[in-house]
Amino acid sequence: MIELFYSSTPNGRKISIMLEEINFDYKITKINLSKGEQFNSDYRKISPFSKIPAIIDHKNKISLFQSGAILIYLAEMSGKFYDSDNRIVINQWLMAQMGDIGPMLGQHHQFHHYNPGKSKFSEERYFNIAKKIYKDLDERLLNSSFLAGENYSIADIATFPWIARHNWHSIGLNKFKNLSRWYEKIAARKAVIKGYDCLKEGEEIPKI
Ligand SMILES: N[C@@H](CCC(=O)N[C@@H](CS)C(=O)NCC(=O)O)C(=O)O
Repeated sequence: MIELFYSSTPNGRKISIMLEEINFDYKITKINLSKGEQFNSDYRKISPFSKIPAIIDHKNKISLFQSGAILIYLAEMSGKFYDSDNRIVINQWLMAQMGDIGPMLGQHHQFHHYNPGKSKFSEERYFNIAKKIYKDLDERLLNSSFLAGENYSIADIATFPWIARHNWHSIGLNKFKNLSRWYEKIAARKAVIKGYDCLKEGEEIPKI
């Protein structure tokens, strides 16, 4: 049994989608970020940076924070979405998500969606970076079905929930044909639909 410490954000959804994809038994413990529950001292014992997601694997008595590390752990446990002969490429695209796509789109959310008008410089900077991320992903997906090649992998699972915030980005996902094709293909997966709304609150994956 995996316990997932969760909030309905892109980083949280990476793990609920993965758990649905590999069909593991899991339970969700909600962390209310706006109430500051991530800073509770008990939670900080498993997530020292006070962030979601984190997991406890009760059977193996392991706890983990950082969504990329959790995805690798679950992929290794299940033997899914992390082909052993393609790990170098999968790692590369997973790190691109962890180091660039997530943090930069996260800043775009802060300045464009949550706090418009606070800093013209930051709004422009992260808008431009977000547009470049769409363009770069679109280019990658011109000759590749999925980010790390022909197979769906944890790199796609990590990236999808960030692109699923496309309505916040004001970039126009439909202008990016390859990225749109990739998005629609993943959005149609049963496990993705279930994992996206793992709290069963009726949250639908945004359409293009
Ligand atoms: N690099 C981390 C980022 C996690 C992260 O930023 N989580 C956000 C929600 S999406 C969070 O917990 N924010 C609460 C806070 O910063 O106080 C990961 O991928 O797990």
